[in-house]
Amino acid sequence: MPELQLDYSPEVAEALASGNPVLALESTIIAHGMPWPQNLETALRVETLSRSLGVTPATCAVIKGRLKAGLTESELEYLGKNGPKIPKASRRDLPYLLSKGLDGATTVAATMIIAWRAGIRVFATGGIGGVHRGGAHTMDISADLPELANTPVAVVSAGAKSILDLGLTREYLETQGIPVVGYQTRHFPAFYTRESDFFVDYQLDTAQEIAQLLRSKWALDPRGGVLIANPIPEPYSMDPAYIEGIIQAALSAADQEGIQGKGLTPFLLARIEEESGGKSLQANIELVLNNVRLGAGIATAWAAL
Ligand code: PSU
Ligand code: MN
Repeated sequence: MPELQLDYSPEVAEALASGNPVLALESTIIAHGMPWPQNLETALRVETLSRSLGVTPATCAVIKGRLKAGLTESELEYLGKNGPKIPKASRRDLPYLLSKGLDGATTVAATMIIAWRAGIRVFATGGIGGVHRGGAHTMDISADLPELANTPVAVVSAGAKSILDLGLTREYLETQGIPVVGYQTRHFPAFYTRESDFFVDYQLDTAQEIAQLLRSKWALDPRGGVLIANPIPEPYSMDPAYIEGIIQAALSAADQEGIQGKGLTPFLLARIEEESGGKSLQANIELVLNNVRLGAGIATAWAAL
């Protein structure tokens, strides 16, 4: 087999070698999900929070044709400053970026791949991709979903934004056998809101129980991930009617401008942020921090098993 083009940051290498907990983090959220400079500030806050909980952060990306499990501060700044100029990298983009020595901001799917190849089993992010509205016709289904079906990493998210069709997304998760666990909730959260019209498969109330579910799952079959849904903290949750109005406007704009393919999700995210005057950005930052808290707890419980 050819050599895997993977580098560990020194702290991640050390933590993995000593069996200490490590938490994977993604980089599309930095380059495409939030504006400068809040993207860098958030990336740094997330890493600091993780370390303060005794868990080594491994922000993942592709830098000059190398998969990275753990970035330096200057690499984080580089991704944040260059933002959308950095190619968004999902599973299908990795071979090209690696063979050409290029950079990429990794989506949930690509971050899961790096985490798994690096030996990291727990990953915290904001929201995952899913089946887009109209997906039954367009077949626009995020590569995050098949990745969850195949790659053994637990992903902590605040659910999925209702830019997606949450009903079809839930159906896809069920078909692919991906357990959806609600942390202290029965509801499938919709990113900005703690509830949607949909439910999780199972409610678990502690990080230990979630780690035990991971152990049972991977003992049964080493393939496939778990989606852990962690609702946005109440004080930051948004009014459902308000956010739905903004999402509708963003969807119409995307339709009028003919946006499709990998550009659609970043376009919708940017529109929502502009239209809500930064209110959604604060919600986004707070839910990511909240997911890192839970992810760190699960990583710690996993390392202790
Ligand atoms: N949804 C969000 N915030 C994000 C993303 C999705 O609320 O930052 C990003 C994640 O990196 C996710 C990717 O993996 O978009 C999904 O893109 P697509 O729908 O093109 O697969
Ligand atoms: Mn898509």
